[in-house]
Amino acid sequence: MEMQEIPDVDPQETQEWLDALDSVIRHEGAERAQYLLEQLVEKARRNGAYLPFSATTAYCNTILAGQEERSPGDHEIEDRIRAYVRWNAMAMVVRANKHTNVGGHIASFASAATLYDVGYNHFWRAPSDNFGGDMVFVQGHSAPGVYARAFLLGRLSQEQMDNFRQEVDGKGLSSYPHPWLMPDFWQFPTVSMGLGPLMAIYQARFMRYLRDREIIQPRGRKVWAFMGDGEMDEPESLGAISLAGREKLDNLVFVINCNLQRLDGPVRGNSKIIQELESNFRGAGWNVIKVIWGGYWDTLFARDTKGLLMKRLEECVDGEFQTFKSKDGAYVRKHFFGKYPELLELVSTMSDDDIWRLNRGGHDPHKVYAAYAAAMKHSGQPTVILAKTIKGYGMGEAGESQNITHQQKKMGTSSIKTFRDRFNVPVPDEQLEDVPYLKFEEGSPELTYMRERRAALGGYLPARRQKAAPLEVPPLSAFDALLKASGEGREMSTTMAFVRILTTLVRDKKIGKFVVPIVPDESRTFGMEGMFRQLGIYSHVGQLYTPQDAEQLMFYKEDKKGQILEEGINEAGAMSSWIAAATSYSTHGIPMIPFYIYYSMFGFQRIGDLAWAAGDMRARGFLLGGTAGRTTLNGEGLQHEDGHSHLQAATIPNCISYDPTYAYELAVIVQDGMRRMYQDQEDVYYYITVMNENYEHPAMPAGAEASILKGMYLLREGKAKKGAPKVQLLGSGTILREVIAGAELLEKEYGVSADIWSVTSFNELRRNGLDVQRWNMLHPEQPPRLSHIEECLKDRDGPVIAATDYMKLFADQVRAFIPGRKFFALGTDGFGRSDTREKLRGFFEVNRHYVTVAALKSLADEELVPQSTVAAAIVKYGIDPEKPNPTTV
Ligand SMILES: Cc1ncc(C[n+]2csc(CCOP(=O)(O)OP(=O)(O)O)c2C)c(N)n1
Ligand SMILES: [Mg+2]
Repeated sequence: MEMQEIPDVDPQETQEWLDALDSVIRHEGAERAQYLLEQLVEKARRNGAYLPFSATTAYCNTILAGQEERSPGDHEIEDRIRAYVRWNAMAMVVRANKHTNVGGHIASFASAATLYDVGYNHFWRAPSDNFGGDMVFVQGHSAPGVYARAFLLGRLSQEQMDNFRQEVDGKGLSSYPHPWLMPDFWQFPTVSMGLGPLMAIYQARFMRYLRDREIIQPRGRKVWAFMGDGEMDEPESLGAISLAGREKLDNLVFVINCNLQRLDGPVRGNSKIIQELESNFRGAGWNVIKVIWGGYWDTLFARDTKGLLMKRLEECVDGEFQTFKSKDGAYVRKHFFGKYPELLELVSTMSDDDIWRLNRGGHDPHKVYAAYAAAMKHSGQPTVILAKTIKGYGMGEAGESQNITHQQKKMGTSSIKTFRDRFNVPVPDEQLEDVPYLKFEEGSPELTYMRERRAALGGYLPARRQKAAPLEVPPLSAFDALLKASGEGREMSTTMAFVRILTTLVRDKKIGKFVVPIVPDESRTFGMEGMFRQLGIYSHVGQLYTPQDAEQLMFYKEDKKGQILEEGINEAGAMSSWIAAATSYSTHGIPMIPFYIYYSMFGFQRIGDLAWAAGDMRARGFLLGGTAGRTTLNGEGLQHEDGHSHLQAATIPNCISYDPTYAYELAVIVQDGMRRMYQDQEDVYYYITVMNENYEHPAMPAGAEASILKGMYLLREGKAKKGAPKVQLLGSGTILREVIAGAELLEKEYGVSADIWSVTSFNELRRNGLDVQRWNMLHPEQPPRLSHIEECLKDRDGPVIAATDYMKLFADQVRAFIPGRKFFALGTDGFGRSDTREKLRGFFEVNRHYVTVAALKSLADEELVPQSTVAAAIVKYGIDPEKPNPTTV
């Protein structure tokens, strides 16, 4: 039964209990009252009462008026600073949209200004020589407010401000936080809703991991993450809060700006977003601090002895709260207080203006300060601050609390005038049209104050470290065993080769401890369970139980100093851990070397937006798409068999991707990746597919390293007699082996000489090809350059046939760089399905027979063999020409 449904059968008894409680609160404090209540509830439960946990508290501030820690700041100066920041944030958007249509947001920062200001003035510490600094995730579309403050501090010029959202000609400012575009300023890209909260949780956890492994010192650093209330509807926003609660990440603070609106309208018009979020977070083990009402309400609450005001606040839904703030004091008097005569009486001495001044918690710097101070001190839990604000605060008729406000990027002169008057900033009437930026003069108390506050907190924010001390990367010879032939009958998969590489790396004296293996509950799939014992699985509390397999050599070992991040079935979380590790060079000044290995189908396809953000963040690390290939992962069927992750990898400009076949290729690629990312500190990351098919691995051809890295090298020269027709066969991943078998058929059965090329990266070949093509276009009078693929094929005759375990488009992307001859791409378009590798390769038409037929057909089209030879081969290999196209079945 819900509380409201239980009738009060004895009001006098009720009152006695309430009075008793009142007296405890008054004489012994709230904490004692809480203790007594918990004892009572516990006792009742033990005696059989059904009292489920209620995760929500009353619709009032968590910190009572008398218990707020007071800000030591100069409030008048801070008010003026905030007014200038507000004005400049509005001005930069309005000015940018006077002559362009580049857009921008005013209303969101207008609601959040106080939340940021208090943080910058009093809480967020910049990195310095002996302190790593706090990490602040700024809400993406509140960026103008952050620029506005940086401008006041002289960190940004007026020219930059005027180039808000106009980046192409340089000296512009990004629409949203983008480390790629402003690499010394922004740390975390946040504007894709939901990614900020998720990544922040894993940054906090990774900070804890580094501390537990004694790689960084415990210094009380915090991760602060700002987000909108609408943003909380993204599954990513709430998806990892239980992890933060479970792991007691008290280095994490969420600030949710509850302005009750999102883009189109109310977030929870029919209920209350703050109450809903409170129960979600409390249920997940967080410390919840609600900052709902500003100081002007305190006296009213004090006089609300019967709890009627509280009742009225409880019964109002967010849709009404929004409407109130789009009207005026008279409306609020009539429609809010007017519901009960006692409440009208409560405000009878207040003017309409007084009523209008009753502020919301998120706009009251004292309440915000108190909440932040409490969050800083709280230990044993992450904290979420739920701050109630007004969207478009100060915009008046141009948008305050209006449904259209999110996209309001222009303001008429009269609205600008209202804004000026509301925040009392010195802009003369005749200049209003211009919306000039405001600055504090050199030597003014405000500028001095701003600088002093930041100096006391270690320096300016946001700020991003671009380089760390380089690592000493092991030479290729460290992987010597993999560069040699595996030996007659000694088969292995590239996944096994990868595990060997990883094992070598974690044992390396110089860099071993910086390696971070990450898996989402798939270690056994990849044969990595041996590492459990050797490296340990990270757990902040160690291992509190005897593992079931304790007797075994490779038991499941959890350890406070564990090196492996075993993320459970959580690709988004694992990717966020990878991002935290891959950006550690910047956020901690310590380059970490993450290897995240996962089912390739659940990579880019599943967490593509995080992979995009990782590119923006200049992440450095390795992603390993395991059990890759549409036909190589046999048996698992349609959902698991990946034939497109490489195409998705190609969409990320700084993601370097490879589809190697042999152990030595993998070793060369990983070693060079380490050199590029950790020695030379290039801002790239790697995606490498590894497979689970076992086969023998040859020795590395002498001098192949450079071409392996460029994406293609000659594996074997055609052997057929002089004058024989020639073909060039290209293959990658496991399908290279079908290509090799096809070459043998062509030579033995058709007298065709086939050169075999191992293509380690069609993606890199294309990038290089496009780059060269572009250069040639722009340098018409200079000798044309050749791309790597052109260089490889220029002296080699015959049509080109390329085959991979991915969609045809993957190999087809190099077609433009094979001019003047036949090019045929084989690939695995269509939905995967379960069967053996052999059957699947026949079905998808990528096996040796199809390689042979495609080669013969290309030769026939050039009249080098008769078409009848192709027809005969089709019959010979038992291929049904009327077989449906695999994409259609
Ligand atoms: C994944 C994603 N979907 C949609 C958007 C577009 N978008 C930007 S802001 C916004 C509304 C945000 O509302 P809220 O989180 O409440 O923030 P507020 O502006 O109210 O502070 C939307 C839909 C986006 N940036 N990312
Ligand atoms: Mg909102």
